[in-house]
Amino acid sequence: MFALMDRFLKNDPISLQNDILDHVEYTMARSRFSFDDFEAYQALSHSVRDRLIERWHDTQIYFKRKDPKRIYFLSLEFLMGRSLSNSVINLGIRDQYAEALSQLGFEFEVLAEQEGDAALGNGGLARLSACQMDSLATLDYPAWGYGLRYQYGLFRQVIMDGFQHEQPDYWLNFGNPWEIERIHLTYPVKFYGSVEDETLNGEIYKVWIPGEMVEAVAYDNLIPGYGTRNTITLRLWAAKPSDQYDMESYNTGDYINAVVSRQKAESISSVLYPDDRSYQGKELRLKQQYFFVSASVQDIIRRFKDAHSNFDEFPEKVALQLNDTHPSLAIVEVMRILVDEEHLDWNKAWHIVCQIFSFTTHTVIAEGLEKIPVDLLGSLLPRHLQIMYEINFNFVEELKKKIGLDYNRLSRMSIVEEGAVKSIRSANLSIVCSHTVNGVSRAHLELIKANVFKDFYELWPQKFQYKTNGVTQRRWIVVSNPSLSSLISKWLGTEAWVRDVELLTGLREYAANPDLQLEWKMVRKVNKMRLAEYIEAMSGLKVSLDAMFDVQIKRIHEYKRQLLNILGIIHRYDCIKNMEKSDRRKVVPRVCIIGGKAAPGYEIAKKIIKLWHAVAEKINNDSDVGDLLKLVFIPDYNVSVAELVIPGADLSQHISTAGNEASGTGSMKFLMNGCLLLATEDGSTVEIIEEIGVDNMFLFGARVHDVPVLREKGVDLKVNLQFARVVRMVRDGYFGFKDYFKSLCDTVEVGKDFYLLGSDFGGYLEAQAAADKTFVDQEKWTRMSILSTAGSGRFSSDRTIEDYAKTWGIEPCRCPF
Ligand code: 26Q
Repeated sequence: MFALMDRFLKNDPISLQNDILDHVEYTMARSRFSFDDFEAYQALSHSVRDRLIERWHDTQIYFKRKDPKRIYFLSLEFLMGRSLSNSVINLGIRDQYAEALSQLGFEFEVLAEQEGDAALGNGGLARLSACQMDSLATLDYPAWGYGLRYQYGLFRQVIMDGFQHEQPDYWLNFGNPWEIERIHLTYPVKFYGSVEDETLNGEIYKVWIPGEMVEAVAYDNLIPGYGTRNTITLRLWAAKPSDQYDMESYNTGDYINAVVSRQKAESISSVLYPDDRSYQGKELRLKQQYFFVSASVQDIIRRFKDAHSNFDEFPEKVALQLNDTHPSLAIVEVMRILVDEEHLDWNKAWHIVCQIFSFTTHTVIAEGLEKIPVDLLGSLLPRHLQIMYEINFNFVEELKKKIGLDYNRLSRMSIVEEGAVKSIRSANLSIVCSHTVNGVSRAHLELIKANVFKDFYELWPQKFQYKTNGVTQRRWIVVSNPSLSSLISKWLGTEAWVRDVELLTGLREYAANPDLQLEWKMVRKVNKMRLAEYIEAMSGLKVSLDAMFDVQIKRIHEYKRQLLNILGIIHRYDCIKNMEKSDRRKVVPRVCIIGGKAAPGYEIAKKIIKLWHAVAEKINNDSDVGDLLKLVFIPDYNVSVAELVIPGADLSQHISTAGNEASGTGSMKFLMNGCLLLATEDGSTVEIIEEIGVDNMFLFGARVHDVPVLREKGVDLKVNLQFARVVRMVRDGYFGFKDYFKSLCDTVEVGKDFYLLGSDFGGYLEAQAAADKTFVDQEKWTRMSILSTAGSGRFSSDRTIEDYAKTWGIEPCRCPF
C-alpha cells in the first residue's frame, strides 16, 4: 500500500511547477522557456486534471468494491461555468498552485480568466444541476450525472445598437482539458424503423428493427468534492456515425454521399435548444432527448449487470432522478430494455420501474408543460409509443376503478392528449411512473398541488414533496468571493462552514460589531471596485463606488418583470429631472445593472433589452443627472460573469409576479454574498424571509392569492398616475423607437397587464425608497448584509441534496485514502 501511496502526484509548489512545465513541453508541445498566458492556463489545467484523475480512479474503484445503491442524475442541461478555480479549491491546493505559478512569473487569477465557460444549459435548472453535482461529490454520495455534450452551448449574446443578436458558442474550439474522451465507451442508439414480433422458446417478443443508428461516445467530466477524496463523474454523450450499421450504404457505390450523410449523425449533439416553449414538437429536440437517455440507460444497466444477475435487485442498487420532463423517455427506455431485451415479464418490469424514478418539476404553469406529438414519436421511436400506450391503458384502467367514469378527469389525467394534435404529456408520464414528484420550493409545491397537478395530487398525495433548491457555497462564496470567504473564516474561527454551511449562523452574534462591520464594508468595497473596473472596460462608463449597485441578472422574461425595473428607473429619472437642483443632493446615487439573455424567438423579451438601452442612452447622457443615476447592461451574462457581479452588488432584485417563479436560485447567491434583496413573495423568497426576517429585506407586491383577484379587477390608471405617466413616456417616444415599443407598452395596458406591473408599481417604488433610506444608514445596511449571509445556510445545495438522498434511498460512500 505504501509503495502505491508513493505513486501519488505530489502537491508541493516545486512538484507542481515541474508538472506544469512538463505539460507545457509534452502536452502543449511548446518550449518550456516561452509560453503565453493561455498556454500556461492549458498546462496548469492538465496538471490539475492529472490530480483529479487520480482521485477519480480511487473513488470509482471504491464504489465498485462497495457496490452501494447509486443515484443517476439525468439532465439535458448542466451549466458548469469554469472548472479551474473550483477544482483547485475543492482539491485544497489553490495556494500551492498560486505559489508555483508566481515563481514561474504567472498569476493564478490571471490564468483562471483565460478559461471559457461550459454553458451547456439555459438558466436556473441547468445551474441547479451543476450545484447539485458539487454537493453530491462533497457529501460522498455514489452519484453519476448524465447529459449531452453539445458542440455549441447556449448562444452568445452580442448587443448592437441596443438590440440582442445571437452568435454560436464555439466553446470547444480551443480544446477542453476538463473532459476525458472515452473512445471505447460507446453505445448504439436506434431511431425510426418498425416493430416486429419474434418467437423465442415459444414466447412472442417485440423486436425493433431500426431505420437509423448512431453511436453515443462518452466524455467524462470529473467533479471533485471538497474536503474529501471523492471525485464523481458527469458523463456527457456525443453523437458519432455508427460503424456497424452503415456498412450497407458503402456497398451501394456512392461513397462520397455515404460519407456525407453519415456525418449528419453528429448533428444530434450539435446545439443546445434555448429555453423557448415554442420549440416544442421539433424532431431534433426529441432525438436529443432519446439519444442521451438511451445511452445513459444502457450504461446504467451495463454497470448493474457487471455485478448482478437478477433484476429483482435493481431497485436496491439504482435510483434515477429526472431533471424536469426532458429525460422522461428514460422511463420507457428502461421498460423497453427490461421487457424486449432482458425478456422480463411486463408486470415485473413495471414493478421495477415504479420503484426507481423520482421526478422534479421546475414549472409553474400548464402551458410550460412538455408535449410530444404522437405522429413524431411514432415515426422516430415506434416501440416507445407502443409502450407508452400500454402504460397509459393500464393506468387509466386502474384510475377508473378509483374514480369511476369521470371522463373529464380521466381525460385530463391521461398520458395521451386527444385533440387537434394528439400528443404525449411528458409530465403525466413522469408522475405516473415515478415514486416521488418534487417541487423546487415549498410555495411551488403548493401551487402545483392546487393547479397543474391537482388531479394527481388528489390521487396520490404521498407522492408529492418539495425540496427547496440550493446553491453551492463552494462556488458562490469561496471561489467567487475569496476575501469574504477569508473574513467569514476569521470571525467564525474555522473554515468548517465550507462543508457545514449552517455554521454561518455564528456570524449573527457579530452583526453589530463595529470591527466586523468595518472589515465587511472593506471587502464589499473591493468587490465593487472589481465590478466597476469590469463595467468601465466593457462599456467605457465610469461609475461611482459611493453609489448603490442595484442588480437584476437572470434570463429576460415577462414574468421576471425586468420591465418593472425599467419603469421604476424612468420614474426615478423623472423625479430627479423635476426636482429643485438643491434637492438633488438628497438623492441616493444608484448604478442600475441588468444582464440576461432573451430566447431568440421571444420578441417581447428582446424589446425589453432594447428599451433598457434606449433609456440608458438618454439618462447616462443627461448632465442634470450625472452620478445620481447610471444604467449598465452587462452583455452575454453567464456563470463567470455572475461570479464577478454578485459579490459587488449592494441590492439585487427578484421581482417576479407572485406565483410565477418556481423557486429562483439567483437570490440565494446574492444572499450568501451579503447583498440585500428587493423582492416579491414568490418561489423560494418565502423561505428566505423565514430565515432572515422581513426586516432584513425590502418586500413588496401582490401575494399568490391576490393575483387572480387583481387580474380580474384590473387597476385604475387614474389612481395609479405614476405608472400611467412612465408608460406614456415610453409610448410617446421620449426614449425614441416609438413604433417599436408600442407592442411592449400594450402588454401593460389596463386589462392586458397579465403580470400586474401596474398594480405592483406603487409598492415597488415604496420598497425602492426604503432601500434608499437604509443605504444612507450604513451601520444598519451592513448589519442587514451580515445577517443575510448568516441566514443563507438553508439555501445551500448540500441541504437540498441531503433532502433528495432520503427520497433516493442512498447513503454516503466515502473513499478512505
Ligand atoms: C423546452 C422545450 C424545448 C426546448 C427547451 C425547453 C426548456 C429548456 C429549459 C424549458 C425549460 C428550461 C428551463 C427551465 C428553468 O430553468 N426553470 C427554472 O428552474 C429553476 C431551478 O429549479 C427555478 O429556480 C426557476 O424558478 C425555474 O424557472
